[in-house]
Amino acid sequence: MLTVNQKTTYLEQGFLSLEGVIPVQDIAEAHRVIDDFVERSRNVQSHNEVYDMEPGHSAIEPRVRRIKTPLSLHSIFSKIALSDCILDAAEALLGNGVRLHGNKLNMKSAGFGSPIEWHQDFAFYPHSNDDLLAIGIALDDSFLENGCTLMIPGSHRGLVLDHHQEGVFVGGVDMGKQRIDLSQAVPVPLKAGSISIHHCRTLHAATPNRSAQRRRILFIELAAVDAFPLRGVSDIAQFDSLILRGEPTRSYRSKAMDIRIPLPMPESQGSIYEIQTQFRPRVFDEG
Ligand SMILES: O=C(O)CCC(=O)C(=O)O
Repeated sequence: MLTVNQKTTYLEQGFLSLEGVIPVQDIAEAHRVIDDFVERSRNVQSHNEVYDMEPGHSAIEPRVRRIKTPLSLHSIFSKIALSDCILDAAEALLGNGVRLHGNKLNMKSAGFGSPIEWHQDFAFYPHSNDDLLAIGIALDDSFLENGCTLMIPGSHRGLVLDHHQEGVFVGGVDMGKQRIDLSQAVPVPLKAGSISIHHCRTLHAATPNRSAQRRRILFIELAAVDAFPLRGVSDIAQFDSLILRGEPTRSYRSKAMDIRIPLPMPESQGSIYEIQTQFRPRVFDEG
C-alpha cells in the first residue's frame, strides 16, 4: 500500500519511486529469460512482433532494444509485473479499478542503448479520462550514465502537448518551441527491484547508454477501468479480459481535455523508437 506522502508526491510531481519491490530471485530469473530471448534474436533480421532491434543488429552481434509484450511471452514477466505490491499501488492511484493497457521491456545495452526523446504517453493513447499510469520495474540498477528515465516534475498538470510535426504524429515534443526549461528535468535512478510510477501526462525521456553497464526496465501501462480509448475498442471481450482489479463497465468517465489523436502515423511506425526517427530537433545523440 502507498503512504499518504507517496500519494501526495505522485499527485504533485506526476511520478514516484518505490524501493525494493521485486524479490532478487525473480530479477535473476528474468535475467536468464532475457538472455535466452537475446540469443534467439540472432535468427531474426529486423523488427517483428517480438523484438525491436537497435541499428546494427546482426546474428554475430545481436542488439535488441525492446522485447514487445513480454507479459504474453514468459510467465516470469507477468509474475513480476502483476504482483500484488504493484497492483495495490496502481489501484491506490487510479481509483476506479485497473486494466492492463500495454507492456514492454526496454533494454539499453552497455555502450549503445538508444535514447527516447521527450514525450507524454497520453499523446500515444488518448482516453476519455487521464487516469492512466506507467510503472517501470528496474531489472538492473538504472542511473544517469546508463540511461535512466528523466521526468519533468509537475508536467502532468499542464497541457497534453503537440507530438505532431508537419501534420504527422512523430511521438516527441519540441521542448524549445514549447518553452519548456530542460534544467527542470530530474533523473529517476532505480536500484534493480525498485519501481517508478509516472502519470500518463508526465513529460519524460531517457538518455542513451554510453556506460559499461546495461539497463533493462520492464514497463506496464495501466488504466482505470472507466477510461476508454478514444480510438475505440475493437474487441470488447478481449478488452474486458485485461481487467486486473475491479469490474467491467460500459460507462466511460470523461474529462474535458484538449488532446490530439495520434494520426496520421509516420511511415516508420511501430515502437516509439521507430516513430521518433522522424522527430526533429533531437535532444539526445542517436549514437
Ligand atoms: O526507457 C525509458 O526509460 C523510457 C521509456 C519510455 O518512455 C517509453 O518506452 O515510452
